Amino acid sequence: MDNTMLEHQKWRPERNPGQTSGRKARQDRPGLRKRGGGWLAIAAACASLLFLSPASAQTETAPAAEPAPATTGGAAAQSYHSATIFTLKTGIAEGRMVYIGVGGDINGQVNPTLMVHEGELVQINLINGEGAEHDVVIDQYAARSSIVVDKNASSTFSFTASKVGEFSYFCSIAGHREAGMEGLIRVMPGQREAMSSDAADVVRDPADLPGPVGQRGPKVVKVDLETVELVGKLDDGTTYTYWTFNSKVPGPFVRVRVGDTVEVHLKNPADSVMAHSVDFHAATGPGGGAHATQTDPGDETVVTFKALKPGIYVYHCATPSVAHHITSGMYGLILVEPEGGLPQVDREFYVMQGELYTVEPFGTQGEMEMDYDKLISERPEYFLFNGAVGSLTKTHPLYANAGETVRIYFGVGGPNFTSSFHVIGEIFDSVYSMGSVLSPPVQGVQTVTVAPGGATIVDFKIDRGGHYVLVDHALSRAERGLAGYLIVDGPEDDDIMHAGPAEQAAE
Ligand SMILES: [Cu+2]
Repeated sequence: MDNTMLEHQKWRPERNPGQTSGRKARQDRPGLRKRGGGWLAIAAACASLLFLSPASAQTETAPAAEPAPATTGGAAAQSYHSATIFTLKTGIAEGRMVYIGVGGDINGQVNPTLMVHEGELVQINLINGEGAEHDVVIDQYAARSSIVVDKNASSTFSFTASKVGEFSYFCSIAGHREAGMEGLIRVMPGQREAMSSDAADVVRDPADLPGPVGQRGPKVVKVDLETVELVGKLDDGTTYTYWTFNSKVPGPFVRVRVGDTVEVHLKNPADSVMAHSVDFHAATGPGGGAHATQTDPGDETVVTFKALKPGIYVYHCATPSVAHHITSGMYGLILVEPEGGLPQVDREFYVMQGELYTVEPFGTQGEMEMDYDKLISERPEYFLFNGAVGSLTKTHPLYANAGETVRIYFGVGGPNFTSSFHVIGEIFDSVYSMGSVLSPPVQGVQTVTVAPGGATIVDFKIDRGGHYVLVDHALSRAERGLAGYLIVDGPEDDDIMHAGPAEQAAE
């Protein structure tokens, strides 16, 4: 069941299209377009992941595990992103002759709406599913397939979607259109993901961190940070001007040992708009280094500090308005290992949480602007792991194998919201509370409170294969972008959990 979970989200229909009416699309800026149900798609995805996750398997697992193909109207949750190749199979649904989508975002949908963009080459494959004669015709493009005569016969045709609008496709065999063989092709203006195709992937892969420092004495460690301002992909079709350390959110994971001397070189490229700096919470001294590192565009500064206390610490930009710099992505973690290091684990991950305060409501397409009023009144639109919506679900999930021990270094850049960090379906074996590695870890913890400008380390052994979900258990935030997957390959041990009564596992 776990393996199908990700698939479900791709073609799960919108459940509550009416909810979009409560969110106003901004019409006053050209080029801004409200994504139809975009945020709902995420909400639906989150809902499905939450309710299909092993953690909630005790409630209604059976119907959720294999939802029936959608037979109601409404666009697929993420059909906006569907490929320009569509496969339709003829068939019968609810007593009518229909086309049924095959594969991709339209899989299983009856007479699916085909979403394409202006100028795209569209290819439609037609498969005969029951043996009567059929074809597909789109009058507005003078495009049609040849007739498929026998069961399993197929045909392919293509055309350029040069005209914007919503058009019918249908079967031209006498009576078939009336009998139900009709759907819509929606040709949207502008190029597909034109903005995000230019936009950089700013997501720091959660597996991107250096290994343990090992057995060595204290030394000088040089850290190179570059304050890069760049337009990055916040969501599909949505961009934001990020301010970063080294072009990713969070910045690089810095790893030293207690007693090391850390020499930080902060370089601000000449094409930056803003001055930037860095404050290391692992440092002792004025501004954590921020006083020495206020750096104008085109300049470079250096600050050196001694790593006196082991622990997991946040670093962040500390140039006014500091909240603006942090929300835009300027935060990261530094681990100061104790003498001898931390207990060894099989896999380590690096995840940070932050919020974005955009003028436009969550889910709007286009280029987002920072809203200073929302920032200072703490009204975020987005909650994010590693900088973007879908960062740890669609593009960079965490992967592990059953039986392995996993460690997550989890920090909150914020700037404002405390996280209630939780992994659905898991229990943390050890938590280095408040990021302290000098105190013994707390054992057996469900949810960890992590303050802005704070961090923690959680260790756990994965006993059972399946999908686990990283969340802030303030779960409304999952509706605004905050979720991640830990995908665990390996046996789904029925002794540990199984659907149904206990006796089923006895043999
Ligand atoms: Cu900055």
